Amino acid sequence: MVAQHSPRVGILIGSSSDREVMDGAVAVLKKLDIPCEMLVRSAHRTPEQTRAYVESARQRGIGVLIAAAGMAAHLAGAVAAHTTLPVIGVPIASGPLQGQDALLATVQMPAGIPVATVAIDGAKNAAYLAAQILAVSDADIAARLAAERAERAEAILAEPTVQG
Ligand code: RP5
Repeated sequence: MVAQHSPRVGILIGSSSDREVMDGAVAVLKKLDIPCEMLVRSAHRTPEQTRAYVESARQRGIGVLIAAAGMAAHLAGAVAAHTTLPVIGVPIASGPLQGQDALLATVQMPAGIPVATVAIDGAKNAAYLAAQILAVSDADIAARLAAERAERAEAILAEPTVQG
Protein backbone atom coordinates (compact mmCIF):
# COMPACT_ATOMS: atom_id res chain seq x y z
CA MET A 1 0.00 0.00 0.00
CA VAL A 2 1.49 3.33 -1.09
CA ALA A 3 0.74 6.41 1.05
CA GLN A 4 -1.21 9.20 -0.68
CA HIS A 5 1.60 11.74 -0.38
CA SER A 6 4.44 9.43 -1.27
CA PRO A 7 6.45 10.65 -4.27
CA ARG A 8 5.14 9.90 -7.75
CA VAL A 9 8.22 11.30 -9.50
CA GLY A 10 11.81 10.55 -8.48
CA ILE A 11 14.41 13.10 -9.60
CA LEU A 12 18.05 12.04 -9.49
CA ILE A 13 20.80 14.63 -9.96
CA GLY A 14 24.39 13.64 -10.61
CA SER A 15 25.83 16.30 -8.32
CA SER A 16 24.65 18.95 -5.91
CA SER A 17 25.91 21.40 -8.55
CA ASP A 18 22.91 20.34 -10.71
CA ARG A 19 20.43 21.28 -7.99
CA GLU A 20 19.80 24.88 -8.99
CA VAL A 21 18.69 23.95 -12.53
CA MET A 22 16.62 21.00 -11.33
CA ASP A 23 14.79 23.07 -8.71
CA GLY A 24 12.83 24.17 -11.80
CA ALA A 25 11.43 20.64 -12.15
CA VAL A 26 10.46 20.48 -8.49
CA ALA A 27 8.65 23.83 -8.81
CA VAL A 28 6.61 22.64 -11.82
CA LEU A 29 5.62 19.39 -10.10
CA LYS A 30 4.71 21.31 -6.97
CA LYS A 31 2.50 23.65 -9.01
CA LEU A 32 0.76 20.61 -10.51
CA ASP A 33 0.37 19.13 -7.02
CA ILE A 34 2.41 16.03 -7.86
CA PRO A 35 4.54 14.78 -4.95
CA CYS A 36 8.17 14.28 -5.89
CA GLU A 37 11.57 13.81 -4.34
CA MET A 38 14.99 14.96 -5.54
CA LEU A 39 18.25 13.38 -4.43
CA VAL A 40 21.88 13.30 -5.47
CA ARG A 41 22.90 9.96 -6.96
CA SER A 42 25.81 9.61 -9.35
CA ALA A 43 26.29 6.94 -12.04
CA HIS A 44 30.03 7.10 -11.40
CA ARG A 45 30.47 8.11 -7.76
CA THR A 46 27.62 6.11 -6.14
CA PRO A 47 26.73 3.38 -8.66
CA GLU A 48 25.42 0.86 -6.10
CA GLN A 49 23.25 3.38 -4.25
CA THR A 50 21.88 4.65 -7.58
CA ARG A 51 20.89 1.14 -8.57
CA ALA A 52 19.31 0.43 -5.17
CA TYR A 53 17.19 3.59 -5.40
CA VAL A 54 16.01 2.80 -8.93
CA GLU A 55 15.19 -0.81 -8.12
CA SER A 56 13.01 0.19 -5.16
CA ALA A 57 11.26 3.07 -6.96
CA ARG A 58 8.25 1.26 -8.43
CA GLN A 59 7.25 -0.42 -5.17
CA ARG A 60 7.47 2.99 -3.45
CA GLY A 61 4.83 4.36 -5.82
CA ILE A 62 7.09 6.24 -8.21
CA GLY A 63 5.76 6.22 -11.77
CA VAL A 64 8.41 8.26 -13.60
CA LEU A 65 12.11 8.88 -13.01
CA ILE A 66 13.95 12.03 -14.08
CA ALA A 67 17.75 11.86 -14.22
CA ALA A 68 19.86 14.99 -14.69
CA ALA A 69 23.60 15.11 -15.18
CA GLY A 70 26.29 17.08 -16.96
CA MET A 71 29.49 16.30 -18.86
CA ALA A 72 29.96 12.48 -19.27
CA ALA A 73 26.28 12.17 -18.40
CA HIS A 74 25.67 8.45 -17.91
CA LEU A 75 23.15 8.83 -15.10
CA ALA A 76 19.93 8.63 -17.13
CA GLY A 77 21.21 5.65 -19.11
CA ALA A 78 22.37 3.85 -15.98
CA VAL A 79 18.98 4.49 -14.37
CA ALA A 80 17.15 3.19 -17.46
CA ALA A 81 19.26 0.02 -17.38
CA HIS A 82 17.73 -0.95 -14.04
CA THR A 83 14.02 -0.26 -14.57
CA THR A 84 11.17 -0.35 -17.09
CA LEU A 85 9.66 2.78 -15.53
CA PRO A 86 9.80 5.69 -18.00
CA VAL A 87 13.07 7.62 -17.62
CA ILE A 88 13.44 11.25 -18.66
CA GLY A 89 16.98 12.57 -19.10
CA VAL A 90 18.03 16.17 -18.57
CA PRO A 91 21.46 17.11 -19.95
CA ILE A 92 22.96 19.77 -17.69
CA ALA A 93 25.08 22.64 -19.02
CA SER A 94 28.20 22.14 -16.94
CA GLY A 95 31.90 21.92 -17.78
CA PRO A 96 33.74 23.33 -20.81
CA LEU A 97 31.27 21.92 -23.39
CA GLN A 98 28.24 23.46 -21.64
CA GLY A 99 25.89 20.50 -22.03
CA GLN A 100 26.65 19.51 -25.64
CA ASP A 101 28.52 16.49 -24.27
CA ALA A 102 25.76 15.62 -21.80
CA LEU A 103 23.09 15.96 -24.51
CA LEU A 104 24.76 13.41 -26.76
CA ALA A 105 25.59 11.04 -23.88
CA THR A 106 21.99 11.14 -22.65
CA VAL A 107 20.12 10.91 -25.93
CA GLN A 108 22.09 8.23 -27.80
CA MET A 109 20.72 5.15 -26.02
CA PRO A 110 20.79 1.62 -27.43
CA ALA A 111 17.53 0.09 -28.69
CA GLY A 112 15.41 -1.35 -25.91
CA ILE A 113 16.69 0.99 -23.16
CA PRO A 114 15.09 4.36 -23.97
CA VAL A 115 15.70 7.68 -22.25
CA ALA A 116 13.29 10.47 -23.19
CA THR A 117 15.78 13.30 -23.45
CA VAL A 118 14.71 16.94 -23.09
CA ALA A 119 16.71 20.06 -23.95
CA ILE A 120 19.94 21.10 -22.23
CA ASP A 121 18.84 22.38 -18.79
CA GLY A 122 15.26 21.40 -19.74
CA ALA A 123 14.20 20.82 -16.14
CA LYS A 124 10.74 22.31 -16.54
CA ASN A 125 9.83 20.27 -19.61
CA ALA A 126 11.12 17.14 -17.87
CA ALA A 127 8.58 17.80 -15.15
CA TYR A 128 5.76 18.54 -17.59
CA LEU A 129 6.56 15.36 -19.51
CA ALA A 130 6.58 13.35 -16.28
CA ALA A 131 3.18 14.84 -15.43
CA GLN A 132 1.83 13.96 -18.88
CA ILE A 133 3.02 10.37 -18.49
CA LEU A 134 1.28 10.09 -15.11
CA ALA A 135 -1.81 11.76 -16.61
CA VAL A 136 -2.34 8.80 -18.93
CA SER A 137 -3.80 6.94 -15.95
CA ASP A 138 -4.64 9.84 -13.62
CA ALA A 139 -7.56 12.05 -14.66
CA ASP A 140 -6.89 14.62 -11.90
CA ILE A 141 -3.37 15.29 -13.17
CA ALA A 142 -4.70 15.43 -16.76
CA ALA A 143 -7.25 18.07 -15.68
CA ARG A 144 -4.60 20.13 -13.87
CA LEU A 145 -2.34 20.03 -16.93
CA ALA A 146 -5.19 21.13 -19.20
CA ALA A 147 -6.09 23.99 -16.84
CA GLU A 148 -2.47 25.13 -16.68
CA ARG A 149 -2.22 25.18 -20.48
CA ALA A 150 -5.43 27.19 -20.74
CA GLU A 151 -4.08 29.65 -18.16
CA ARG A 152 -0.86 30.01 -20.13
CA ALA A 153 -2.74 30.64 -23.38
CA GLU A 154 -4.94 33.26 -21.68
CA ALA A 155 -1.88 35.07 -20.36
CA ILE A 156 -0.38 35.19 -23.86
CA LEU A 157 -3.61 36.44 -25.43
CA ALA A 158 -3.90 39.11 -22.74
CA GLU A 159 -0.59 40.64 -23.87
CA PRO A 160 -1.15 44.04 -25.50
CA THR A 161 -1.05 44.41 -29.28
CA VAL A 162 1.33 47.19 -30.21
CA GLN A 163 0.32 49.23 -33.25
CA GLY A 164 3.22 50.58 -35.26
C1 RP5 B 1 28.29 15.46 -13.57
O1 RP5 B 1 29.37 16.27 -13.65
C2 RP5 B 1 27.30 16.15 -12.67
O2 RP5 B 1 25.99 15.80 -13.04
C3 RP5 B 1 27.57 17.61 -12.87
O3 RP5 B 1 26.72 18.19 -13.83
C4 RP5 B 1 29.01 17.62 -13.39
C5 RP5 B 1 29.97 18.23 -12.40
O4 RP5 B 1 29.83 17.58 -11.16
P1 RP5 B 1 30.63 18.13 -9.87
O5 RP5 B 1 32.08 17.96 -10.19
O6 RP5 B 1 30.19 19.56 -9.71
O7 RP5 B 1 30.15 17.28 -8.73
O8 RP5 B 1 28.61 14.21 -13.06
